[in-house]
Amino acid sequence: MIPAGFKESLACSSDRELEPLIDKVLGDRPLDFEDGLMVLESKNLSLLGALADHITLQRRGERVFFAVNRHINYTNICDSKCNFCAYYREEGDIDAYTMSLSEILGLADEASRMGARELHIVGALNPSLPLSFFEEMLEEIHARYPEMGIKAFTAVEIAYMAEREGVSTREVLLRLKRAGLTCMPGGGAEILGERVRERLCPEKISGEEWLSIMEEAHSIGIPSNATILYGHIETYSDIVDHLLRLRDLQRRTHGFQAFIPLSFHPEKTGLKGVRGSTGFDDLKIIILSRLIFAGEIDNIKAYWVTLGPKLAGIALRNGANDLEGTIIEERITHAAGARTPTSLSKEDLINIIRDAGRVPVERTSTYETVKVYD
Ligand code: V47
Repeated sequence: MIPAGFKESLACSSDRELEPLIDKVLGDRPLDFEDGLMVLESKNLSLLGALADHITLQRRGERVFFAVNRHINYTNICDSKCNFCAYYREEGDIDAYTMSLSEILGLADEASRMGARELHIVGALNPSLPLSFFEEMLEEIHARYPEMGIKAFTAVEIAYMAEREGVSTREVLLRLKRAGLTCMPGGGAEILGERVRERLCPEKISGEEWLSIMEEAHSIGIPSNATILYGHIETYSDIVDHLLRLRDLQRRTHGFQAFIPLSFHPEKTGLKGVRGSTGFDDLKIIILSRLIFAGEIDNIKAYWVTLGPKLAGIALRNGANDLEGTIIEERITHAAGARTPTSLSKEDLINIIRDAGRVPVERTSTYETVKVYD
């Protein structure tokens, strides 16, 4: 239902150029490539933000999700050496590390005692870790904390495990699912288009391979998220193309639970002369994501680690309906100079959501409600 006078009030912030786009969005018609470019080129953030918020309320209501969770980065030793990454190390570097299974279980235990319902486990492409290490990790966590959702391993890690083990990516996914994997995070997507990917991460799987592993995961009942890494060398066309490719896959599988825009942090990375995004860019990407995914990918995350908690709160009135989680220990973006906190408490997240006038809902990894804080 479009509230009476809504369209007229949008038109008051006057932008004749955007009128066909507003009609399309309010008429439930999907945006195309040109529409996406128009959103990114527009400076009318208040109008577009109101439109995105309207769609969010219509599709998802007043509730905003968060998870009590812990991120665990089990190793930083990586064969991929992506130019945008400040987190990876080489074997033998003084600050290279690989956690033992007992260290990982210690962190899981701490999280469980804090009431966490989700572990987010990702690492790097470390040649010394066999598939059996990951299977044992999942089995042990699942046996000890059956209520804990395990969101683990990007499509890039799955491809690497398959290559090292000499088996198909489908077999890796099936074995990890059997061992206790709940869902997969959306990392490693970066920008799916090859031109940018060749400069950002030439050693990484292609955008097509990333999509195909996600399709495989969805087809065997492993839901996942999707991300975009923006604010570096990409163009507006690369961003819109990325979102449309994800939407195409979602139409086939319905397996993406959430989309997370990640703003690039340049410090200590191999991308020289890149400044990163502005707050204006950050909100525009949140808005664009909601307008393009509308009812197709349900949840848009305002990732407070890259946005900062203040802008993340504002994003909750501009198309986002999820704040990620407590995290406890963020390493990847902080290695690249993020000045944001590495952890927020459950109370912090609840306050940010309430301050935006929305209803905080603690969720599981697969978006079941744990508790509504109304
Ligand atoms: O894949 C790497 C990005 C991702 C930098 O699925 C950087 O729920 C900014 O994917 N500046 C990992 N970003 C984080 C991630 C994620 C986070 C929260 C929730 C979920 C989810 C997924 O971080 C990497 C890469 O795209 N990244 N380096 C950097 N310098």
